[in-house]
Amino acid sequence: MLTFYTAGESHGRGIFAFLDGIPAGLEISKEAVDNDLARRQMGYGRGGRMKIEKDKVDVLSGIRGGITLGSPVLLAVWNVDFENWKSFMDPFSIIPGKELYTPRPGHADLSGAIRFGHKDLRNVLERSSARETAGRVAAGGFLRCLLKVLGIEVYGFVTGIGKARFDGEFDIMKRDASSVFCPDPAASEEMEKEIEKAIKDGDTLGGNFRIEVTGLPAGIGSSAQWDKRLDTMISAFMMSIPAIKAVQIGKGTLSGEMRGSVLHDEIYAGGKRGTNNAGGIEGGISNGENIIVTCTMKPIPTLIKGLNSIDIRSGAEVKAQYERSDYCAVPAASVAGEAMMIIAIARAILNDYGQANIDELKYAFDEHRRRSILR
Ligand code: EPS
Repeated sequence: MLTFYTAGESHGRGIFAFLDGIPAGLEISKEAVDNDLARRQMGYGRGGRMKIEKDKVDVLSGIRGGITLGSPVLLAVWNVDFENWKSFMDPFSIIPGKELYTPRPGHADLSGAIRFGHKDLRNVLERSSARETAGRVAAGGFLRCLLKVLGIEVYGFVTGIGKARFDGEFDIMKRDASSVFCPDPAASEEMEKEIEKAIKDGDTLGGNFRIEVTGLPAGIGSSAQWDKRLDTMISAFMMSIPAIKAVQIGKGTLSGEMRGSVLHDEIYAGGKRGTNNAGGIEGGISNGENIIVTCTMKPIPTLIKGLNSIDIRSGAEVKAQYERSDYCAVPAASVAGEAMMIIAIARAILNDYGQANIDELKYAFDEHRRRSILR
């Protein structure tokens, strides 16, 4: 079983990711992990914090000379901003000045304060910050190296921001040339305009991103038990990204409007399909087509013009407090989405074919791939 956890506060020392269950002998490219971390920091609509941070992975355990040891992996992404927050975030001795008492509607502030019994909302928001996704992306970058060895690639791109939409084909060069990670220049411009309008109005925006997986053979996941289904794993992993409100596989909600004769992907000689409306999963098992998942992100809850709220000390009605924040983080969320998809697919594969060594895993997986191809 692949174990994955993160730790760390937004303005604390750093964000950390813990991975256990990675086979030994896997070559890790630090450059590739740092590239994912850098992409997560980009995207039009980010706030001032991204000018402070220069995220890079620091590997604290589990690899030696660029090769995994088969032992637990601990990754750190240090917070440069910690220098400015030291006296407010020290583990043992803090000074007053950064307390928050007016919960932002849509944020974990209020529900977290009730859950953990905190009066100072900072004790909640420091962990519920989207900064935590840096740990996910570091872990995803690490496991991207594992999927690559097995012939599997994972891509994310933005398909909507506010009212602007994109529904075309993926192209990595065009995505990387876009300020909003959308592989279409005209749609990117529309998305930028949507963000500009929101910024001008002191507002925030959400949107959609799509994650595609290529090279995953049929037969991964299981229909035999609810928690072994590939769609169970993928949707839980994607839904766990902060601010995600919907996860759709293939045609998703449109499936409810389509007839069976139109929706279902007909099977031809050699198991070939003419369409991929199922998004690559049937009966909780991969069917050999690309995995296609679309996620919807809600607008960021930190608004310049604070929404109606209360002061949790007195219960008096006041406006929610503003904190420095982003206006739109859908492009960044698409990189977190890639990472969570990578971790979900790696976990599904390691559930079935987990081995102590990467060569043994590759051998077992290649055997599976051979068996999955119909003649
Ligand atoms: C966030 C608020 C902003 C974002 C942050 C998430 O940070 P700050 O409060 O320091 O300005 O920039 O995202 C990141 C720091 C990041 O690396 O993604 C929030 O409240 O969730």
